[in-house]
Amino acid sequence: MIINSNYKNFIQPNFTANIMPKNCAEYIDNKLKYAKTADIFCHASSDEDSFNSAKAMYSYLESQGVKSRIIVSNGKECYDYNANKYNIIQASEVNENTKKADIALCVDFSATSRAVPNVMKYINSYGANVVGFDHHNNTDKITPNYNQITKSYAKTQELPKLDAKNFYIDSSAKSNCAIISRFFDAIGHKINREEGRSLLAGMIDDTSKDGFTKISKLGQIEVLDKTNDNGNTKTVMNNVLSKLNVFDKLNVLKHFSDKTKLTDKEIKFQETLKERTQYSKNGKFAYLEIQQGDEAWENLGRDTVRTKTVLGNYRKKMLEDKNLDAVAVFFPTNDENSYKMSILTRNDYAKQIINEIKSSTYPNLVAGGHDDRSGGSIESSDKRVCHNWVNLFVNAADKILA
Ligand SMILES: [Mn+2]
Repeated sequence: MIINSNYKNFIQPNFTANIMPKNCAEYIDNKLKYAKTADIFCHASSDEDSFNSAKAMYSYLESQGVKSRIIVSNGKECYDYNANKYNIIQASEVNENTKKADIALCVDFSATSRAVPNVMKYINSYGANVVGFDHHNNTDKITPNYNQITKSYAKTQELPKLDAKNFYIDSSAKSNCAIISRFFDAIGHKINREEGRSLLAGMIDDTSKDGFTKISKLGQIEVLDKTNDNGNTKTVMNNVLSKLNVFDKLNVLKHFSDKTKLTDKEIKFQETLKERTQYSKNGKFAYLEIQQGDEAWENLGRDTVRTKTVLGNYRKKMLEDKNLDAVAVFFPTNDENSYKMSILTRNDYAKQIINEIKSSTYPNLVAGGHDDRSGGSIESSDKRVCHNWVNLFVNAADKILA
């Protein structure tokens, strides 16, 4: 893997980013337009932002006569997932023998660690023919040739003077779809309604996860005033909304309500979780251990958007109990060989528990996130191995929460 450690390319201008400098946009646009074919890559466990960025770019490139494919990792529950229409290939199907396109375009990721490993190998085979857009600030860059914008435009609103480079990263943006929207503005591409709906879907998902937007019962999208919103979320979102009619907007919103609405089966499952709960010896840590082959879990299709909601509800609900300091769920994922955990705690106990495991029993633990909520995983389908892994957390919780 090409991991760039040369920070001389780091440009950190003193302004607040949001408008994309024309030269940067045109540089990437030309690279794409002069290709005959393009592969558009989404990040691992592709979400709405990544997938819809890809769809909007797919549609734009099609209008420019560039034949594209979208390489996605799962993402089947994303807005307007249509394998034929968007020429979609699943990440698991990509290997060394897959025929390359003329250029690779990465959306919503710029770090090697955010790509599925076999896909990353494939991206590397494109050599210098990789361009991309991202709003994350990771250090293990796919390409050494990138612009990094971290601050906000100064009040002067003057466009930044940046060299044109293959990768454009604006970490003040709250979604990658916001960056794609600004890219279209910079090159003067007028989005069609389909592209607009895609961009809106990506923006809604990323910004609502971060608490920047809220959707009212009446379908009003409210961009909350956050004091530190350097990304001008409101402006870019209204810009896209202004290109859509009410049916377009409702179509996107309906997708999210359908996607998240629990079925009767899922509600029933939710109701069984309390009695399936186990506790650490000190009683401060509650956890749910869903083992490989669990019948109810299999019936629900394992980890879907909705079962994630169920488990999220469970963690929140359990932590309302004043006697508890931490709640975790352990569950098999859709990938046969992967077992996951998700933990929610008071204070910074999540961080403490993970650090305790890493320092005392299992230095190679894959887990992290925020101080009070984290995720982790182990690559195994072996019941006993997974159970022992669960016990690492139980024992650490006994120690930390004593
Ligand atoms: Mn994103």
